[in-house]
Amino acid sequence: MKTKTLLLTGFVPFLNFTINPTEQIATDLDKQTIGHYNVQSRILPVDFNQSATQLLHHIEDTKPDAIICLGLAAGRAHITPERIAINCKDAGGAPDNNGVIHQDAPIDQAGPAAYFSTLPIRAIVNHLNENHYPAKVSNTAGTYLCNNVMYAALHHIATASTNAQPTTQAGFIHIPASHELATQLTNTNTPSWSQQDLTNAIKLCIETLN
Ligand code: PCA
Repeated sequence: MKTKTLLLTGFVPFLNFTINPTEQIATDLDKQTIGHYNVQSRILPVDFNQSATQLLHHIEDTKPDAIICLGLAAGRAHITPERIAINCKDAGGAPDNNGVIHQDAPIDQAGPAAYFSTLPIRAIVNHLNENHYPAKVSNTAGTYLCNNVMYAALHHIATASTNAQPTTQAGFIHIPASHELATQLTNTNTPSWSQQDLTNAIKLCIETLN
């Protein structure tokens, strides 16, 4: 079978997080062949004006058959594929890396209220759990940059431009903190995983893609 292309994105550090483990995962898996896919990794800024624009550029550039965007959700203990992205920017006062704060703002004025992930989120959770990695479906990607890029990718595919085929599977997976990050946080209750386990878990997610 022909090898397909997976666009895998991570984010740079943001807010008080000095490390973003998604950056390392994306870097480690770049150019690897996993399951049916050759991985093309890109790192996104945490920037309301730039993140989605750069992601759409990477989609045009790599012409992926599938897109997995990764984000850090410090405080979560599970790998959490997101079910839905909503048309809203409002991070409860949290600024992006440029100091931009949004409240009650649409991502796309003319866009629909929400998009469901088109990744096989139930199969991903089952495959992770079978391999003894804690995982569950999340019903909110929040209203910060992660939700923003997930919405942007799915809207781009739905309104099908030249290179994003309507068949492109796309969605978002949040991950817990790494041990390295957790040891730097003042909240000593933050659950954490080893960087190696985080990377292995994302490999398993990719394996579930058709
Ligand atoms: N997590 C943030 C943005 C960047 C990241 O890794 C989020 O959950 O929105």
